Amino acid sequence: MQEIRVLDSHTGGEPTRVVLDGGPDLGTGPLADRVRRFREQFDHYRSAIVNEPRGSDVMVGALLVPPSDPTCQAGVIFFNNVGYLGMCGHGTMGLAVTLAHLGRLQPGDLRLDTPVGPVTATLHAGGSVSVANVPSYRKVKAATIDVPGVGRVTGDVAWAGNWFFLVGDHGQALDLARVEALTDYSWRIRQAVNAQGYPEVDHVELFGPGGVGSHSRNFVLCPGKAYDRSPCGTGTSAKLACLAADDKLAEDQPWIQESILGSRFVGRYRWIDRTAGTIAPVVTGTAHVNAEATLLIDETDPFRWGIR
Ligand code: PYC
Repeated sequence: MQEIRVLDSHTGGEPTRVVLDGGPDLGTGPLADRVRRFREQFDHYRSAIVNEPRGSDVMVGALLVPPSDPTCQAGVIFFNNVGYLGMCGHGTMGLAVTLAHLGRLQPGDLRLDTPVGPVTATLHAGGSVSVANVPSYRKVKAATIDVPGVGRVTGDVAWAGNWFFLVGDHGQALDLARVEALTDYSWRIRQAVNAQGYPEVDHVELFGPGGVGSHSRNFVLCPGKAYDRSPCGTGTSAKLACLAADDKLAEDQPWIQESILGSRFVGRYRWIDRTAGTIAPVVTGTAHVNAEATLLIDETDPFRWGIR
Protein backbone atom coordinates (compact mmCIF):
# COMPACT_ATOMS: atom_id res chain seq x y z
CA MET A 1 0.00 0.00 0.00
CA GLN A 2 1.07 3.55 -0.64
CA GLU A 3 1.67 5.46 2.63
CA ILE A 4 1.38 9.18 3.46
CA ARG A 5 2.72 10.24 6.86
CA VAL A 6 0.98 13.20 8.47
CA LEU A 7 1.02 15.12 11.73
CA ASP A 8 -2.13 16.93 12.86
CA SER A 9 -2.52 20.03 14.99
CA HIS A 10 -5.18 22.58 15.71
CA THR A 11 -4.93 26.34 16.04
CA GLY A 12 -7.73 27.77 18.14
CA GLY A 13 -9.83 24.75 17.13
CA GLU A 14 -9.02 24.87 13.38
CA PRO A 15 -7.14 21.76 12.21
CA THR A 16 -3.98 21.55 10.09
CA ARG A 17 -2.62 18.29 8.68
CA VAL A 18 1.05 18.58 7.72
CA VAL A 19 2.30 16.05 5.16
CA LEU A 20 5.70 14.78 6.32
CA ASP A 21 6.26 12.00 3.84
CA GLY A 22 4.63 10.34 0.84
CA GLY A 23 3.12 13.48 -0.73
CA PRO A 24 3.33 14.26 -4.45
CA ASP A 25 6.63 15.34 -6.01
CA LEU A 26 5.83 18.72 -7.56
CA GLY A 27 9.30 19.32 -8.97
CA THR A 28 11.01 22.68 -8.81
CA GLY A 29 10.24 26.28 -9.76
CA PRO A 30 8.16 29.06 -8.24
CA LEU A 31 5.52 27.85 -5.77
CA ALA A 32 2.78 29.42 -7.88
CA ASP A 33 3.80 27.00 -10.68
CA ARG A 34 4.02 24.07 -8.30
CA VAL A 35 0.54 24.68 -6.91
CA ARG A 36 -0.73 24.61 -10.51
CA ARG A 37 1.01 21.24 -10.98
CA PHE A 38 -0.55 20.02 -7.72
CA ARG A 39 -4.03 21.03 -8.96
CA GLU A 40 -3.65 19.68 -12.48
CA GLN A 41 -1.73 16.44 -11.91
CA PHE A 42 -1.96 15.46 -8.24
CA ASP A 43 -5.29 16.76 -6.98
CA HIS A 44 -6.21 13.23 -5.82
CA TYR A 45 -3.53 13.59 -3.12
CA ARG A 46 -5.27 16.73 -1.83
CA SER A 47 -8.55 14.86 -1.64
CA ALA A 48 -7.02 11.75 -0.03
CA ILE A 49 -5.39 13.84 2.70
CA VAL A 50 -8.16 16.25 3.72
CA ASN A 51 -11.46 14.88 2.46
CA GLU A 52 -13.65 12.17 3.98
CA PRO A 53 -13.31 9.36 4.85
CA ARG A 54 -9.91 10.30 6.42
CA GLY A 55 -10.51 14.02 6.84
CA SER A 56 -13.45 16.41 6.88
CA ASP A 57 -14.59 19.67 5.29
CA VAL A 58 -12.79 21.73 7.91
CA MET A 59 -9.36 20.08 7.55
CA VAL A 60 -6.57 22.19 6.02
CA GLY A 61 -3.58 20.34 4.57
CA ALA A 62 -0.01 21.63 4.35
CA LEU A 63 2.49 20.13 1.93
CA LEU A 64 6.11 20.94 2.78
CA VAL A 65 8.22 21.52 -0.33
CA PRO A 66 11.71 22.83 -1.03
CA PRO A 67 11.62 26.63 -1.33
CA SER A 68 12.19 28.46 -4.57
CA ASP A 69 12.88 31.84 -2.89
CA PRO A 70 16.52 31.64 -1.72
CA THR A 71 15.72 33.66 1.44
CA CYS A 72 13.39 30.89 2.68
CA GLN A 73 14.24 27.72 4.63
CA ALA A 74 11.17 25.79 3.43
CA GLY A 75 8.16 26.09 1.20
CA VAL A 76 4.54 25.22 1.96
CA ILE A 77 1.37 24.77 -0.07
CA PHE A 78 -1.92 24.86 1.86
CA PHE A 79 -5.03 23.11 0.61
CA ASN A 80 -8.57 22.35 1.74
CA ASN A 81 -11.70 20.36 0.87
CA VAL A 82 -12.19 22.16 -2.47
CA GLY A 83 -8.80 23.44 -3.60
CA TYR A 84 -5.72 25.45 -2.70
CA LEU A 85 -5.14 28.46 -0.47
CA GLY A 86 -2.73 31.30 -1.26
CA MET A 87 -1.70 31.49 2.38
CA CYS A 88 -3.03 30.20 5.66
CA GLY A 89 -2.32 31.90 8.99
CA HIS A 90 -3.65 29.24 11.34
CA GLY A 91 -1.94 26.59 9.17
CA THR A 92 1.40 28.39 9.44
CA MET A 93 1.06 28.36 13.24
CA GLY A 94 0.16 24.66 13.08
CA LEU A 95 3.16 23.97 10.85
CA ALA A 96 5.53 25.74 13.27
CA VAL A 97 4.38 23.74 16.32
CA THR A 98 4.48 20.55 14.24
CA LEU A 99 8.11 21.16 13.29
CA ALA A 100 8.90 22.06 16.91
CA HIS A 101 7.28 18.81 18.08
CA LEU A 102 9.50 16.91 15.65
CA GLY A 103 12.59 18.72 16.94
CA ARG A 104 13.06 20.42 13.56
CA LEU A 105 12.36 23.97 14.79
CA GLN A 106 13.70 25.87 17.80
CA PRO A 107 12.31 29.18 19.05
CA GLY A 108 13.16 31.78 16.42
CA ASP A 109 12.25 32.60 12.83
CA LEU A 110 11.32 30.26 9.99
CA ARG A 111 11.00 31.93 6.60
CA LEU A 112 8.54 30.10 4.38
CA ASP A 113 7.96 30.34 0.65
CA THR A 114 4.26 30.22 -0.31
CA PRO A 115 2.45 30.54 -3.65
CA VAL A 116 1.68 34.20 -2.79
CA GLY A 117 5.10 35.17 -1.47
CA PRO A 118 7.36 34.64 1.52
CA VAL A 119 6.07 34.78 5.10
CA THR A 120 7.88 34.37 8.42
CA ALA A 121 6.73 32.19 11.31
CA THR A 122 8.32 33.10 14.64
CA LEU A 123 8.13 30.41 17.30
CA HIS A 124 8.22 32.04 20.73
CA ALA A 125 9.77 30.41 23.80
CA GLY A 126 6.31 30.00 25.41
CA GLY A 127 5.02 28.09 22.36
CA SER A 128 2.93 30.78 20.67
CA VAL A 129 3.65 31.59 17.02
CA SER A 130 3.67 34.93 15.19
CA VAL A 131 3.07 34.96 11.45
CA ALA A 132 4.40 37.90 9.44
CA ASN A 133 2.00 37.62 6.55
CA VAL A 134 2.28 38.82 2.95
CA PRO A 135 1.66 42.53 2.25
CA SER A 136 -2.06 43.15 2.68
CA TYR A 137 -4.42 45.88 1.51
CA ARG A 138 -8.04 46.85 1.09
CA LYS A 139 -9.03 46.89 -2.56
CA VAL A 140 -12.58 48.29 -2.23
CA LYS A 141 -14.24 50.16 0.63
CA ALA A 142 -17.97 49.74 1.17
CA ALA A 143 -19.06 47.74 -1.88
CA THR A 144 -22.84 47.26 -1.79
CA ILE A 145 -24.10 43.94 -3.13
CA ASP A 146 -27.66 42.71 -3.78
CA VAL A 147 -27.82 39.36 -2.05
CA PRO A 148 -30.79 37.19 -3.11
CA GLY A 149 -32.87 36.19 -0.08
CA VAL A 150 -30.98 38.62 2.14
CA GLY A 151 -31.11 42.15 0.67
CA ARG A 152 -28.39 44.75 0.24
CA VAL A 153 -25.15 44.02 2.08
CA THR A 154 -22.19 46.40 2.28
CA GLY A 155 -18.64 45.20 2.87
CA ASP A 156 -14.97 45.76 2.07
CA VAL A 157 -12.91 43.66 -0.34
CA ALA A 158 -9.38 42.99 0.93
CA TRP A 159 -6.31 40.89 0.08
CA ALA A 160 -4.20 39.21 2.77
CA GLY A 161 -2.90 36.07 1.06
CA ASN A 162 -6.53 35.14 0.29
CA TRP A 163 -9.40 37.39 -0.85
CA PHE A 164 -12.00 38.45 1.71
CA PHE A 165 -15.34 40.24 1.79
CA LEU A 166 -15.58 41.80 5.26
CA VAL A 167 -18.98 42.78 6.64
CA GLY A 168 -19.62 44.64 9.88
CA ASP A 169 -23.22 45.72 9.39
CA HIS A 170 -25.15 42.44 9.03
CA GLY A 171 -27.60 42.21 11.92
CA GLN A 172 -26.54 38.62 12.64
CA ALA A 173 -25.79 37.37 16.16
CA LEU A 174 -22.35 35.72 16.00
CA ASP A 175 -23.11 32.74 18.24
CA LEU A 176 -21.74 29.23 17.82
CA ALA A 177 -25.30 27.92 18.12
CA ARG A 178 -26.14 29.84 14.90
CA VAL A 179 -23.42 28.32 12.73
CA GLU A 180 -25.87 26.87 10.20
CA ALA A 181 -27.71 30.17 9.78
CA LEU A 182 -24.41 32.08 9.58
CA THR A 183 -23.10 29.64 6.98
CA ASP A 184 -26.21 30.05 4.84
CA TYR A 185 -26.11 33.86 5.17
CA SER A 186 -22.39 34.08 4.36
CA TRP A 187 -22.64 31.63 1.46
CA ARG A 188 -25.37 33.75 -0.14
CA ILE A 189 -23.10 36.77 0.23
CA ARG A 190 -20.17 34.88 -1.28
CA GLN A 191 -22.19 33.89 -4.35
CA ALA A 192 -23.57 37.40 -4.86
CA VAL A 193 -20.14 39.02 -4.34
CA ASN A 194 -18.63 36.65 -6.93
CA ALA A 195 -21.45 37.33 -9.41
CA GLN A 196 -21.42 41.10 -8.91
CA GLY A 197 -17.86 42.12 -9.71
CA TYR A 198 -15.55 40.26 -7.33
CA PRO A 199 -15.02 36.71 -8.64
CA GLU A 200 -11.72 36.47 -6.76
CA VAL A 201 -13.33 36.61 -3.28
CA ASP A 202 -13.48 33.17 -1.67
CA HIS A 203 -13.73 34.00 2.05
CA VAL A 204 -16.54 35.93 3.74
CA GLU A 205 -15.93 37.43 7.14
CA LEU A 206 -18.62 38.79 9.48
CA PHE A 207 -17.61 40.95 12.45
CA GLY A 208 -19.39 41.67 15.72
CA PRO A 209 -18.60 42.74 19.26
CA GLY A 210 -15.96 40.65 21.03
CA GLY A 211 -16.06 39.19 24.53
CA VAL A 212 -14.29 40.75 27.50
CA GLY A 213 -10.69 41.58 26.55
CA SER A 214 -11.12 41.26 22.78
CA HIS A 215 -11.86 43.92 20.17
CA SER A 216 -14.09 41.84 17.94
CA ARG A 217 -15.56 38.41 17.26
CA ASN A 218 -15.71 37.03 13.73
CA PHE A 219 -17.35 34.31 11.70
CA VAL A 220 -15.28 33.32 8.66
CA LEU A 221 -16.68 31.20 5.87
CA CYS A 222 -13.95 29.37 3.97
CA PRO A 223 -14.01 28.51 0.23
CA GLY A 224 -15.46 25.00 0.69
CA LYS A 225 -18.33 26.20 2.95
CA ALA A 226 -16.65 25.17 6.22
CA TYR A 227 -16.35 27.91 8.86
CA ASP A 228 -13.00 28.73 10.38
CA ARG A 229 -12.85 27.59 14.00
CA SER A 230 -9.91 29.95 14.54
CA PRO A 231 -10.10 33.73 14.05
CA CYS A 232 -8.41 33.15 10.65
CA GLY A 233 -4.86 34.45 10.24
CA THR A 234 -5.33 35.82 6.74
CA GLY A 235 -8.80 37.09 7.71
CA THR A 236 -7.34 38.94 10.70
CA SER A 237 -4.67 40.40 8.37
CA ALA A 238 -7.43 41.58 6.00
CA LYS A 239 -9.22 43.20 8.96
CA LEU A 240 -5.99 44.97 9.98
CA ALA A 241 -5.66 46.33 6.43
CA CYS A 242 -9.19 47.78 6.64
CA LEU A 243 -8.65 49.20 10.15
CA ALA A 244 -5.38 50.79 9.01
CA ALA A 245 -6.99 52.27 5.89
CA ASP A 246 -9.78 53.76 8.03
CA ASP A 247 -7.28 55.15 10.57
CA LYS A 248 -8.98 53.09 13.29
CA LEU A 249 -5.86 51.26 14.51
CA ALA A 250 -2.38 52.73 14.85
CA GLU A 251 0.83 50.92 13.90
CA ASP A 252 1.99 48.33 16.46
CA GLN A 253 -1.26 48.51 18.45
CA PRO A 254 -2.70 45.07 19.28
CA TRP A 255 -6.00 44.02 17.72
CA ILE A 256 -7.47 41.04 19.59
CA GLN A 257 -9.62 39.04 17.23
CA GLU A 258 -11.87 36.35 18.64
CA SER A 259 -13.26 33.46 16.61
CA ILE A 260 -16.82 32.16 16.70
CA LEU A 261 -15.47 29.61 19.24
CA GLY A 262 -13.88 32.33 21.39
CA SER A 263 -10.28 31.39 20.49
CA ARG A 264 -8.06 34.44 19.96
CA PHE A 265 -5.35 35.87 17.73
CA VAL A 266 -3.51 39.12 18.34
CA GLY A 267 -2.85 41.17 15.21
CA ARG A 268 -0.52 44.12 14.70
CA TYR A 269 0.68 45.91 11.61
CA ARG A 270 3.24 48.33 10.21
CA TRP A 271 2.72 50.41 7.11
CA ILE A 272 4.60 49.35 4.00
CA ASP A 273 3.14 52.13 1.86
CA ARG A 274 0.63 54.40 3.52
CA THR A 275 -0.39 56.09 0.26
CA ALA A 276 -1.10 52.76 -1.43
CA GLY A 277 -2.72 51.42 1.77
CA THR A 278 -0.39 48.40 2.00
CA ILE A 279 0.49 47.00 5.41
CA ALA A 280 2.76 44.30 6.83
CA PRO A 281 0.50 42.36 9.24
CA VAL A 282 1.74 40.11 12.04
CA VAL A 283 -0.74 37.73 13.67
CA THR A 284 0.03 35.74 16.82
CA GLY A 285 -1.74 32.64 18.12
CA THR A 286 -1.30 29.25 19.71
CA ALA A 287 -1.46 25.78 18.16
CA HIS A 288 -1.24 22.28 19.60
CA VAL A 289 -0.24 18.99 17.95
CA ASN A 290 -2.91 16.34 18.45
CA ALA A 291 -2.31 13.31 16.20
CA GLU A 292 0.27 11.43 14.19
CA ALA A 293 -0.86 9.07 11.48
CA THR A 294 0.09 7.11 8.40
CA LEU A 295 -2.59 7.33 5.72
CA LEU A 296 -2.90 4.12 3.71
CA ILE A 297 -3.84 4.16 0.04
CA ASP A 298 -5.29 0.73 -0.61
CA GLU A 299 -5.60 -0.11 -4.34
CA THR A 300 -8.81 -2.03 -3.66
CA ASP A 301 -10.52 0.88 -1.84
CA PRO A 302 -12.85 2.80 -4.18
CA PHE A 303 -12.50 5.86 -1.88
CA ARG A 304 -8.72 5.61 -1.42
CA TRP A 305 -8.33 9.12 -2.90
CA GLY A 306 -11.10 10.56 -0.76
CA ILE A 307 -14.71 11.40 -1.51
CA ARG A 308 -14.57 14.05 -4.20
O1 PYC B 1 -5.94 31.13 9.15
O2 PYC B 1 -5.56 32.15 7.25
C1 PYC B 1 -6.13 31.32 7.93
C2 PYC B 1 -7.13 30.44 7.28
C3 PYC B 1 -7.57 30.47 5.99
C4 PYC B 1 -8.50 29.46 5.84
C5 PYC B 1 -8.62 28.82 7.04
N1 PYC B 1 -7.77 29.42 7.91
